[in-house]
Amino acid sequence: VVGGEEALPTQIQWQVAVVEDGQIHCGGAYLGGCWVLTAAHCVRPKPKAFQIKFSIWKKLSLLNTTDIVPVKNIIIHQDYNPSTYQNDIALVQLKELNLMPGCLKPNPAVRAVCVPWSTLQFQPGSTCSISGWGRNKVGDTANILKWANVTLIEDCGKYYSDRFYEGMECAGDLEGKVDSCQGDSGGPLVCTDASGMSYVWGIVSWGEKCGEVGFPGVYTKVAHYFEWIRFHMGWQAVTKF
Ligand code: 4AZ
Repeated sequence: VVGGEEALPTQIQWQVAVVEDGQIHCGGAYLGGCWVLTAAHCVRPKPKAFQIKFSIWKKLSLLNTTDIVPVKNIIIHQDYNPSTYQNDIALVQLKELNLMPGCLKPNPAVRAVCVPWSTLQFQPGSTCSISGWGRNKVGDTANILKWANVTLIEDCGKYYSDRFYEGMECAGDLEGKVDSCQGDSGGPLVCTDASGMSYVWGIVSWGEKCGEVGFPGVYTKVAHYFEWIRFHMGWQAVTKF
């Protein structure tokens, strides 16, 4: 994250780390139950190569192996296009261990974030927040989870013309000082409504540069994928019986 500030230890309760071969590779958002949402470009269809780490605040706590959950299945959007970043969305299904029904032990530091339904709207200009361990302005990654406020931006085609597709959302900062960056990918852009409900409005996906005027961050627009998410989460639930 460029700009913003360090999070408090249990501030961003839905933030997870996607761990690949023992390293934090990306962020993700906990949807509850056995489900994590991340970017398609963060994963491969190889569940054994990945783990999900919960309630991580300092990266060094990776060495402490509690709250690391194995992965059962990785569902990458069927129309994900790695060269255009279209449909950059994936669901990670956690492995339900015998001793851990529901995949996760009860943990007051972990909370699910809501999936926005298709017709939910947050207006351009809304303030939402991003979080991650990715690069800062100098290019260093963070040891302590960072977060920042960004503004939803209308009509991103004017910044990225034909590279901006339906199913993408833009957010940033008018002064270009705040942005997601490399390493934040897969992490959530969260918007909170007037009643205090928080929704994973976006998934950190791509952008030209980080934190520069005229180059907002591009996010997968989660509401656009509501039916896809429901289909895959619902299907898995149904096949258990
Ligand atoms: C990246 O390389 C990346 N400024 C992620 C987000 C942004 C740029 C690059 C948005 O993963």
